[in-house]
Amino acid sequence: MQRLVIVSNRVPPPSGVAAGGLGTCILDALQDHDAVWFGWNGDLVSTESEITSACARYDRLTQITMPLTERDYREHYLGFCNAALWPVHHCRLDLARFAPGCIEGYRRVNLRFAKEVMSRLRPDDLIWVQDYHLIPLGSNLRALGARNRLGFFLHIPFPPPEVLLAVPEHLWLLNALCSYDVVGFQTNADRQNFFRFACGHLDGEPMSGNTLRIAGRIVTAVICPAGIDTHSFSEMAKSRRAAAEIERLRRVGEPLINIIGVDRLDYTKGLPERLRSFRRLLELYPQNRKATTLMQIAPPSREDVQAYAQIRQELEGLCGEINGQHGDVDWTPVRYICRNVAREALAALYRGSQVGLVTPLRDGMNLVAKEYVIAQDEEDPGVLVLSRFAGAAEDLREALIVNPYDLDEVAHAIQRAITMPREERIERHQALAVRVRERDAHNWMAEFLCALDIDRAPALSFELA
Ligand code: ADQ
Repeated sequence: MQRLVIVSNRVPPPSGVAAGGLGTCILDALQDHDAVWFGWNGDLVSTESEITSACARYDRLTQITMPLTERDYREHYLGFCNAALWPVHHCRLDLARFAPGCIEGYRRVNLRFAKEVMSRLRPDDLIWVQDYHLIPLGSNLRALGARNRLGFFLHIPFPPPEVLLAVPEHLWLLNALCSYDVVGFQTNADRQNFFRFACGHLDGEPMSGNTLRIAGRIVTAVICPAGIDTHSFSEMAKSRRAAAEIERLRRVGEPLINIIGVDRLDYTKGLPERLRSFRRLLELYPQNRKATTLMQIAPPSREDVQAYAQIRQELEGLCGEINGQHGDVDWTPVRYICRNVAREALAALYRGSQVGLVTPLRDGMNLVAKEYVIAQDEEDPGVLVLSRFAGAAEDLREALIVNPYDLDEVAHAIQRAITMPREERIERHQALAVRVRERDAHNWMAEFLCALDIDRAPALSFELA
Protein backbone atom coordinates (compact mmCIF):
# COMPACT_ATOMS: atom_id res chain seq x y z
CA MET A 1 0.00 0.00 0.00
CA GLN A 2 1.22 3.50 -0.81
CA ARG A 3 2.51 5.27 2.30
CA LEU A 4 2.51 8.90 3.19
CA VAL A 5 5.92 9.94 4.54
CA ILE A 6 5.98 13.22 6.45
CA VAL A 7 9.23 14.91 7.42
CA SER A 8 9.32 17.87 9.80
CA ASN A 9 12.00 19.36 11.98
CA ARG A 10 10.30 18.45 15.25
CA VAL A 11 7.96 15.51 15.81
CA PRO A 12 5.56 16.00 18.71
CA PRO A 13 4.19 12.99 20.62
CA PRO A 14 0.68 12.20 19.33
CA SER A 15 -0.89 12.92 22.70
CA GLY A 16 -0.30 15.84 25.04
CA VAL A 17 0.02 19.54 24.47
CA ALA A 18 1.72 20.77 21.31
CA ALA A 19 1.93 24.55 21.59
CA GLY A 20 2.72 24.99 17.95
CA GLY A 21 0.63 25.21 14.84
CA LEU A 22 2.55 22.74 12.67
CA GLY A 23 2.20 19.88 15.16
CA THR A 24 -1.47 20.66 15.81
CA CYS A 25 -2.31 20.81 12.14
CA ILE A 26 -0.50 17.59 11.14
CA LEU A 27 -1.75 15.55 14.11
CA ASP A 28 -5.31 16.69 13.38
CA ALA A 29 -5.01 15.89 9.68
CA LEU A 30 -3.40 12.49 10.20
CA GLN A 31 -6.17 11.08 12.38
CA ASP A 32 -7.46 8.68 9.75
CA HIS A 33 -4.26 7.97 7.88
CA ASP A 34 -1.48 5.44 7.70
CA ALA A 35 1.67 7.50 7.81
CA VAL A 36 5.33 7.53 8.72
CA TRP A 37 6.59 10.73 10.32
CA PHE A 38 10.34 11.54 10.50
CA GLY A 39 12.00 14.25 12.56
CA TRP A 40 13.84 15.46 15.63
CA ASN A 41 12.70 14.03 18.98
CA GLY A 42 13.70 17.16 20.93
CA ASP A 43 16.77 15.54 22.56
CA LEU A 44 20.37 16.73 22.22
CA VAL A 45 23.56 14.64 22.21
CA SER A 46 27.20 15.73 22.23
CA THR A 47 28.53 14.06 19.07
CA GLU A 48 27.22 12.72 15.78
CA SER A 49 28.35 9.22 16.71
CA GLU A 50 25.70 9.17 19.45
CA ILE A 51 22.84 9.74 17.00
CA THR A 52 20.59 6.75 16.53
CA SER A 53 17.06 6.76 15.24
CA ALA A 54 14.15 5.24 17.15
CA CYS A 55 10.85 3.97 15.83
CA ALA A 56 7.56 4.21 17.75
CA ARG A 57 4.14 3.04 16.59
CA TYR A 58 0.90 4.68 17.62
CA ASP A 59 -2.10 3.06 16.03
CA ARG A 60 -1.84 4.08 12.32
CA LEU A 61 1.10 6.41 12.79
CA THR A 62 4.77 5.40 12.90
CA GLN A 63 7.22 8.01 14.15
CA ILE A 64 10.92 7.73 13.36
CA THR A 65 12.84 10.21 15.41
CA MET A 66 16.43 11.08 16.20
CA PRO A 67 18.29 13.58 18.37
CA LEU A 68 20.31 16.55 17.15
CA THR A 69 23.80 17.31 18.34
CA GLU A 70 24.32 20.40 20.49
CA ARG A 71 26.14 21.93 17.55
CA ASP A 72 23.22 21.18 15.20
CA TYR A 73 20.90 22.82 17.69
CA ARG A 74 23.07 25.96 17.80
CA GLU A 75 23.82 26.24 14.11
CA HIS A 76 20.82 24.71 12.36
CA TYR A 77 17.87 25.21 14.70
CA LEU A 78 18.73 28.41 16.55
CA GLY A 79 21.25 29.90 14.15
CA PHE A 80 19.89 29.48 10.64
CA CYS A 81 16.24 28.48 11.12
CA ASN A 82 15.18 30.72 13.96
CA ALA A 83 17.63 33.62 13.90
CA ALA A 84 17.83 33.96 10.09
CA LEU A 85 14.97 32.37 8.11
CA TRP A 86 12.15 32.98 10.62
CA PRO A 87 12.67 36.77 10.90
CA VAL A 88 13.28 37.14 7.14
CA HIS A 89 10.08 35.29 6.26
CA HIS A 90 8.19 37.49 8.73
CA CYS A 91 9.73 40.65 7.22
CA ARG A 92 11.84 41.42 10.32
CA LEU A 93 15.22 42.04 8.71
CA ASP A 94 16.14 44.12 11.75
CA LEU A 95 16.12 40.90 13.83
CA ALA A 96 17.78 38.61 11.26
CA ARG A 97 21.25 37.31 12.15
CA PHE A 98 23.37 35.49 9.57
CA ALA A 99 26.08 34.09 11.81
CA PRO A 100 29.01 32.43 10.01
CA GLY A 101 28.82 28.65 9.93
CA CYS A 102 25.11 28.41 10.64
CA ILE A 103 24.16 27.64 7.07
CA GLU A 104 26.60 24.72 7.18
CA GLY A 105 24.68 23.37 10.16
CA TYR A 106 21.45 23.75 8.17
CA ARG A 107 22.91 21.85 5.20
CA ARG A 108 24.32 19.16 7.51
CA VAL A 109 21.05 18.45 9.34
CA ASN A 110 19.06 18.42 6.10
CA LEU A 111 21.46 15.93 4.55
CA ARG A 112 21.36 13.70 7.64
CA PHE A 113 17.54 13.72 7.67
CA ALA A 114 17.54 12.94 3.94
CA LYS A 115 19.84 9.93 4.44
CA GLU A 116 17.62 8.63 7.24
CA VAL A 117 14.48 8.96 5.09
CA MET A 118 16.28 7.41 2.12
CA SER A 119 17.32 4.37 4.15
CA ARG A 120 13.68 3.54 4.86
CA LEU A 121 12.03 4.71 1.64
CA ARG A 122 9.81 2.56 -0.59
CA PRO A 123 9.59 3.36 -4.29
CA ASP A 124 5.94 4.44 -4.23
CA ASP A 125 6.02 6.45 -0.98
CA LEU A 126 4.61 9.96 -1.24
CA ILE A 127 6.97 12.34 0.54
CA TRP A 128 5.69 15.50 2.17
CA VAL A 129 8.29 17.78 3.76
CA GLN A 130 7.15 20.47 6.20
CA ASP A 131 8.36 24.02 6.63
CA TYR A 132 11.40 26.26 6.44
CA HIS A 133 13.71 24.06 8.53
CA LEU A 134 13.89 21.51 5.73
CA ILE A 135 13.83 23.37 2.40
CA PRO A 136 16.92 21.58 0.95
CA LEU A 137 15.76 18.11 2.02
CA GLY A 138 14.03 17.49 -1.32
CA SER A 139 17.12 18.27 -3.40
CA ASN A 140 19.17 16.07 -1.04
CA LEU A 141 16.73 13.21 -1.60
CA ARG A 142 16.94 13.69 -5.36
CA ALA A 143 20.74 13.67 -5.21
CA LEU A 144 20.60 10.44 -3.19
CA GLY A 145 18.49 8.88 -5.94
CA ALA A 146 14.88 9.23 -4.76
CA ARG A 147 12.43 9.16 -7.66
CA ASN A 148 9.32 9.54 -5.53
CA ARG A 149 6.90 12.42 -5.84
CA LEU A 150 8.14 15.12 -3.48
CA GLY A 151 6.00 17.79 -1.85
CA PHE A 152 6.81 20.70 0.45
CA PHE A 153 4.52 22.91 2.52
CA LEU A 154 5.55 26.30 3.88
CA HIS A 155 3.67 27.06 7.11
CA ILE A 156 5.07 30.59 7.41
CA PRO A 157 4.72 33.52 4.99
CA PHE A 158 6.71 33.68 1.77
CA PRO A 159 8.05 37.26 1.91
CA PRO A 160 8.34 39.69 -1.00
CA PRO A 161 11.47 38.89 -3.09
CA GLU A 162 13.10 42.19 -2.08
CA VAL A 163 13.17 40.90 1.52
CA LEU A 164 14.27 37.36 0.74
CA LEU A 165 17.27 38.69 -1.18
CA ALA A 166 18.79 39.54 2.22
CA VAL A 167 19.50 35.84 2.90
CA PRO A 168 23.12 35.34 1.80
CA GLU A 169 22.43 32.00 0.08
CA HIS A 170 19.01 32.88 -1.33
CA LEU A 171 19.63 31.46 -4.81
CA TRP A 172 20.79 28.12 -3.47
CA LEU A 173 17.82 27.99 -1.08
CA LEU A 174 15.20 28.88 -3.66
CA ASN A 175 16.65 26.54 -6.27
CA ALA A 176 16.38 23.80 -3.65
CA LEU A 177 12.73 24.74 -3.06
CA CYS A 178 12.10 24.32 -6.76
CA SER A 179 13.32 20.73 -6.75
CA TYR A 180 9.99 19.65 -5.22
CA ASP A 181 7.19 18.58 -7.55
CA VAL A 182 4.60 20.47 -5.52
CA VAL A 183 5.11 23.43 -3.20
CA GLY A 184 2.20 24.48 -0.97
CA PHE A 185 1.51 27.92 0.50
CA GLN A 186 -0.99 29.23 3.03
CA THR A 187 -2.30 32.16 0.98
CA ASN A 188 -2.53 33.62 -2.47
CA ALA A 189 -0.18 36.45 -1.42
CA ASP A 190 2.51 33.88 -0.49
CA ARG A 191 2.20 32.10 -3.81
CA GLN A 192 2.40 35.37 -5.72
CA ASN A 193 5.59 36.28 -3.87
CA PHE A 194 7.03 32.87 -4.74
CA PHE A 195 6.15 33.32 -8.43
CA ARG A 196 7.70 36.78 -8.40
CA PHE A 197 10.93 35.39 -6.96
CA ALA A 198 11.02 32.37 -9.25
CA CYS A 199 10.38 34.41 -12.40
CA GLY A 200 12.47 37.42 -11.41
CA HIS A 201 15.52 35.70 -9.95
CA LEU A 202 15.57 32.04 -11.05
CA ASP A 203 14.52 32.25 -14.71
CA GLY A 204 11.25 30.54 -13.93
CA GLU A 205 8.69 30.56 -16.73
CA PRO A 206 5.00 30.56 -15.84
CA MET A 207 3.09 27.75 -17.55
CA SER A 208 -0.64 27.13 -17.35
CA GLY A 209 -2.47 27.59 -14.03
CA ASN A 210 -0.30 26.88 -11.02
CA THR A 211 2.80 25.59 -12.73
CA LEU A 212 6.24 26.96 -13.48
CA ARG A 213 9.07 25.62 -15.58
CA ILE A 214 12.44 26.09 -13.86
CA ALA A 215 15.74 24.65 -15.04
CA GLY A 216 13.92 22.05 -17.14
CA ARG A 217 11.68 20.94 -14.28
CA ILE A 218 7.98 21.59 -13.64
CA VAL A 219 6.94 22.86 -10.22
CA THR A 220 3.31 23.15 -9.17
CA ALA A 221 2.51 25.80 -6.57
CA VAL A 222 -0.75 25.29 -4.66
CA ILE A 223 -2.61 27.21 -1.98
CA CYS A 224 -3.77 25.01 0.91
CA PRO A 225 -4.63 26.99 4.04
CA ALA A 226 -3.81 25.07 7.22
CA GLY A 227 -6.76 24.20 9.44
CA ILE A 228 -7.85 22.36 12.56
CA ASP A 229 -9.96 19.29 13.24
CA THR A 230 -13.19 21.26 13.66
CA HIS A 231 -15.26 18.30 14.82
CA SER A 232 -13.11 17.27 17.75
CA PHE A 233 -12.40 20.87 18.76
CA SER A 234 -16.08 21.80 18.81
CA GLU A 235 -16.88 18.63 20.82
CA MET A 236 -14.22 19.62 23.37
CA ALA A 237 -15.64 23.14 23.65
CA LYS A 238 -19.19 21.85 24.10
CA SER A 239 -18.31 19.13 26.59
CA ARG A 240 -19.61 19.01 30.14
CA ARG A 241 -16.05 19.40 31.40
CA ALA A 242 -15.74 22.64 29.44
CA ALA A 243 -19.06 23.91 30.81
CA ALA A 244 -17.94 23.09 34.36
CA GLU A 245 -14.61 24.87 33.77
CA ILE A 246 -16.37 28.01 32.46
CA GLU A 247 -18.73 27.95 35.45
CA ARG A 248 -15.81 27.55 37.85
CA LEU A 249 -14.02 30.52 36.32
CA ARG A 250 -17.14 32.65 36.72
CA ARG A 251 -17.37 31.72 40.40
CA VAL A 252 -13.79 32.74 41.11
CA GLY A 253 -14.48 36.30 40.08
CA GLU A 254 -14.56 36.28 36.28
CA PRO A 255 -15.39 39.79 35.02
CA LEU A 256 -18.41 40.45 32.82
CA ILE A 257 -16.30 40.55 29.67
CA ASN A 258 -13.35 38.32 29.01
CA ILE A 259 -11.01 38.98 26.08
CA ILE A 260 -8.69 36.10 25.22
CA GLY A 261 -5.36 35.91 23.41
CA VAL A 262 -3.46 32.63 22.92
CA ASP A 263 -0.07 32.64 21.21
CA ARG A 264 3.37 31.13 21.35
CA LEU A 265 5.50 33.87 22.86
CA ASP A 266 6.95 35.17 19.61
CA TYR A 267 7.72 38.68 18.38
CA THR A 268 5.64 38.02 15.26
CA LYS A 269 2.46 37.64 17.29
CA GLY A 270 2.18 41.35 18.14
CA LEU A 271 1.85 40.84 21.90
CA PRO A 272 3.22 44.19 23.16
CA GLU A 273 1.07 46.02 20.59
CA ARG A 274 -1.94 44.00 21.77
CA LEU A 275 -1.38 44.94 25.40
CA ARG A 276 -0.98 48.59 24.45
CA SER A 277 -4.24 48.41 22.48
CA PHE A 278 -5.96 46.97 25.54
CA ARG A 279 -4.58 49.84 27.59
CA ARG A 280 -5.99 52.26 24.98
CA LEU A 281 -9.36 50.52 25.33
CA LEU A 282 -9.34 51.27 29.08
CA GLU A 283 -8.39 54.89 28.40
CA LEU A 284 -10.82 55.50 25.52
CA TYR A 285 -13.72 53.56 27.04
CA PRO A 286 -13.36 53.78 30.82
CA GLN A 287 -16.65 51.93 31.32
CA ASN A 288 -14.58 48.79 30.73
CA ARG A 289 -12.66 49.30 33.97
CA LYS A 290 -13.55 46.57 36.46
CA ALA A 291 -15.78 44.98 33.79
CA THR A 292 -13.23 43.67 31.28
CA THR A 293 -10.18 41.48 31.54
CA LEU A 294 -7.62 40.43 28.95
CA MET A 295 -6.46 36.85 29.50
CA GLN A 296 -3.22 36.38 27.57
CA ILE A 297 -1.86 32.84 27.39
CA ALA A 298 1.66 32.87 25.97
CA PRO A 299 3.94 29.89 26.58
CA PRO A 300 7.61 30.77 26.02
CA SER A 301 9.28 29.40 22.90
CA ARG A 302 12.82 29.48 21.44
CA GLU A 303 14.17 31.21 24.55
CA ASP A 304 17.75 30.55 23.49
CA VAL A 305 17.30 33.12 20.71
CA GLN A 306 17.97 36.61 22.07
CA ALA A 307 14.97 38.28 20.43
CA TYR A 308 12.64 35.84 22.21
CA ALA A 309 14.10 36.54 25.65
CA GLN A 310 13.68 40.27 24.93
CA ILE A 311 10.05 40.01 23.86
CA ARG A 312 9.24 38.08 27.04
CA GLN A 313 10.79 40.81 29.17
CA GLU A 314 8.90 43.51 27.31
CA LEU A 315 5.61 41.65 27.67
CA GLU A 316 6.04 40.99 31.36
CA GLY A 317 7.00 44.64 31.95
CA LEU A 318 3.87 45.82 30.12
CA CYS A 319 1.57 43.46 32.04
CA GLY A 320 2.95 44.81 35.32
CA GLU A 321 2.62 48.40 34.10
CA ILE A 322 -1.01 48.04 33.00
CA ASN A 323 -2.04 46.13 36.12
CA GLY A 324 -0.26 48.64 38.34
CA GLN A 325 -1.69 51.67 36.54
CA HIS A 326 -5.28 50.49 36.04
CA GLY A 327 -5.87 47.55 38.40
CA ASP A 328 -7.61 47.72 41.75
CA VAL A 329 -7.92 45.53 44.84
CA ASP A 330 -10.87 43.73 43.24
CA TRP A 331 -9.76 43.73 39.57
CA THR A 332 -6.68 42.63 37.63
CA PRO A 333 -6.96 43.96 34.05
CA VAL A 334 -4.43 41.56 32.45
CA ARG A 335 -4.18 37.92 33.42
CA TYR A 336 -0.96 36.64 31.93
CA ILE A 337 -0.31 32.89 31.84
CA CYS A 338 3.11 31.90 30.62
CA ARG A 339 2.78 28.14 30.12
CA ASN A 340 1.08 25.46 28.05
CA VAL A 341 -2.58 24.72 28.66
CA ALA A 342 -4.32 21.44 27.80
CA ARG A 343 -6.40 21.65 24.61
CA GLU A 344 -9.65 20.88 26.47
CA ALA A 345 -8.99 23.78 28.84
CA LEU A 346 -8.13 26.07 25.91
CA ALA A 347 -11.40 25.17 24.18
CA ALA A 348 -13.31 26.06 27.37
CA LEU A 349 -11.47 29.35 27.74
CA TYR A 350 -12.23 30.35 24.14
CA ARG A 351 -15.89 29.51 24.65
CA GLY A 352 -16.06 31.46 27.88
CA SER A 353 -14.58 34.61 26.25
CA GLN A 354 -16.64 37.30 24.53
CA VAL A 355 -13.77 38.52 22.35
CA GLY A 356 -10.98 36.53 20.64
CA LEU A 357 -8.03 38.85 20.03
CA VAL A 358 -5.71 37.53 17.31
CA THR A 359 -3.41 40.36 16.24
CA PRO A 360 -0.10 39.07 14.85
CA LEU A 361 2.16 41.51 13.00
CA ARG A 362 2.67 38.76 10.43
CA ASP A 363 1.57 35.12 10.49
CA GLY A 364 1.43 32.32 7.93
CA MET A 365 -2.12 31.35 8.86
CA ASN A 366 -2.93 31.42 12.63
CA LEU A 367 -4.87 28.45 13.93
CA VAL A 368 -5.93 30.19 17.14
CA ALA A 369 -8.35 32.33 15.08
CA LYS A 370 -9.94 29.14 13.73
CA GLU A 371 -10.05 27.47 17.15
CA TYR A 372 -11.75 30.51 18.67
CA VAL A 373 -14.48 30.50 16.01
CA ILE A 374 -15.19 26.80 16.32
CA ALA A 375 -15.30 26.85 20.14
CA GLN A 376 -18.12 29.42 20.27
CA ASP A 377 -21.68 28.82 21.42
CA GLU A 378 -23.70 29.23 18.18
CA GLU A 379 -26.61 30.87 20.02
CA ASP A 380 -24.46 33.45 21.78
CA PRO A 381 -21.07 33.61 20.04
CA GLY A 382 -18.13 35.83 20.83
CA VAL A 383 -16.47 38.10 18.25
CA LEU A 384 -13.13 37.52 16.56
CA VAL A 385 -10.86 40.57 16.17
CA LEU A 386 -8.26 39.56 13.58
CA SER A 387 -5.11 41.16 12.19
CA ARG A 388 -5.06 41.85 8.46
CA PHE A 389 -1.52 40.41 8.49
CA ALA A 390 -2.57 36.90 9.55
CA GLY A 391 -2.96 34.49 6.62
CA ALA A 392 -6.34 33.59 8.15
CA ALA A 393 -7.64 37.07 7.25
CA GLU A 394 -7.68 36.08 3.55
CA ASP A 395 -10.60 33.74 4.33
CA LEU A 396 -12.12 34.97 7.60
CA ARG A 397 -13.54 38.20 6.26
CA GLU A 398 -16.46 38.38 8.70
CA ALA A 399 -14.09 38.90 11.63
CA LEU A 400 -13.40 42.50 12.68
CA ILE A 401 -10.24 42.97 10.62
CA VAL A 402 -7.68 45.36 12.12
CA ASN A 403 -4.24 46.82 11.62
CA PRO A 404 -2.36 45.63 14.74
CA TYR A 405 0.08 48.56 14.55
CA ASP A 406 -2.78 51.03 14.95
CA LEU A 407 -3.51 50.87 18.69
CA ASP A 408 -6.59 53.08 18.54
CA GLU A 409 -8.10 51.12 15.66
CA VAL A 410 -7.70 47.88 17.63
CA ALA A 411 -9.15 49.50 20.79
CA HIS A 412 -12.22 50.71 18.83
CA ALA A 413 -12.63 47.25 17.27
CA ILE A 414 -12.55 45.59 20.71
CA GLN A 415 -15.20 48.04 21.92
CA ARG A 416 -17.29 47.30 18.85
CA ALA A 417 -16.95 43.57 19.57
CA ILE A 418 -17.95 44.02 23.22
CA THR A 419 -21.07 46.00 22.30
CA MET A 420 -22.06 44.14 19.13
CA PRO A 421 -25.74 43.14 19.06
CA ARG A 422 -26.41 39.44 19.31
CA GLU A 423 -27.94 39.09 15.79
CA GLU A 424 -24.84 40.56 14.20
CA ARG A 425 -22.61 38.29 16.28
CA ILE A 426 -24.61 35.24 15.18
CA GLU A 427 -24.54 36.30 11.53
CA ARG A 428 -20.80 36.86 11.50
CA HIS A 429 -20.09 33.71 13.45
CA GLN A 430 -22.18 31.53 11.11
CA ALA A 431 -20.28 32.78 8.08
CA LEU A 432 -16.91 32.30 9.81
CA ALA A 433 -17.74 28.81 11.03
CA VAL A 434 -18.64 27.73 7.47
CA ARG A 435 -15.27 28.92 6.19
CA VAL A 436 -13.30 27.31 9.02
CA ARG A 437 -15.09 23.99 8.42
CA GLU A 438 -14.51 24.18 4.66
CA ARG A 439 -10.80 24.73 5.27
CA ASP A 440 -10.19 22.21 8.06
CA ALA A 441 -7.09 20.08 8.68
CA HIS A 442 -8.43 17.17 6.61
CA ASN A 443 -9.02 19.39 3.58
CA TRP A 444 -5.60 20.94 3.97
CA MET A 445 -4.02 17.52 3.63
CA ALA A 446 -6.45 16.24 0.99
CA GLU A 447 -5.92 19.23 -1.28
CA PHE A 448 -2.16 19.04 -1.02
CA LEU A 449 -2.02 15.29 -1.62
CA CYS A 450 -4.32 15.62 -4.62
CA ALA A 451 -1.83 17.95 -6.21
CA LEU A 452 1.09 15.73 -5.23
CA ASP A 453 -0.29 12.39 -6.26
CA ILE A 454 -1.28 13.27 -9.82
CA ASP A 455 -1.81 9.69 -10.93
CA ARG A 456 -4.33 8.96 -8.26
CA ALA A 457 -5.77 12.40 -7.64
CA PRO A 458 -9.50 11.61 -8.04
CA ALA A 459 -9.40 8.42 -5.95
CA LEU A 460 -7.29 10.02 -3.26
CA SER A 461 -9.47 13.09 -2.97
CA PHE A 462 -12.51 10.86 -2.60
CA GLU A 463 -10.87 8.76 0.07
CA LEU A 464 -9.62 11.76 2.07
CA ALA A 465 -12.56 14.14 1.76
P1 ADQ B 1 2.58 28.66 14.99
O1 ADQ B 1 3.02 30.08 14.85
O2 ADQ B 1 3.17 27.88 16.08
O3 ADQ B 1 2.83 27.83 13.63
P2 ADQ B 1 -0.42 29.05 15.31
O4 ADQ B 1 -1.18 28.96 14.04
O5 ADQ B 1 -0.37 30.34 16.04
O6 ADQ B 1 1.02 28.49 15.09
O7 ADQ B 1 -0.99 27.92 16.26
C1 ADQ B 1 -0.52 27.72 17.56
C2 ADQ B 1 -1.12 26.43 18.10
O8 ADQ B 1 -0.57 26.19 19.38
C3 ADQ B 1 -2.62 26.47 18.25
O9 ADQ B 1 -3.17 25.23 17.96
C4 ADQ B 1 -2.80 26.82 19.73
O10 ADQ B 1 -3.97 26.33 20.32
C5 ADQ B 1 -1.59 26.14 20.34
N1 ADQ B 1 -1.18 26.88 21.54
C6 ADQ B 1 -0.73 28.13 21.61
N2 ADQ B 1 -0.51 28.48 22.90
C7 ADQ B 1 -0.81 27.41 23.63
C8 ADQ B 1 -0.78 27.12 25.03
N3 ADQ B 1 -0.40 28.02 25.95
N4 ADQ B 1 -1.14 25.90 25.42
C9 ADQ B 1 -1.53 24.99 24.52
N5 ADQ B 1 -1.59 25.19 23.21
C10 ADQ B 1 -1.24 26.38 22.77
C11 ADQ B 1 3.01 27.93 12.25
C12 ADQ B 1 2.76 29.27 11.59
C13 ADQ B 1 1.29 29.64 11.66
C14 ADQ B 1 0.43 28.53 11.06
C15 ADQ B 1 0.78 27.20 11.68
C16 ADQ B 1 0.06 26.04 10.97
O11 ADQ B 1 3.56 30.28 12.21
O12 ADQ B 1 1.06 30.85 10.95
O13 ADQ B 1 -0.94 28.81 11.32
O14 ADQ B 1 2.18 26.94 11.60
O15 ADQ B 1 0.33 26.02 9.61
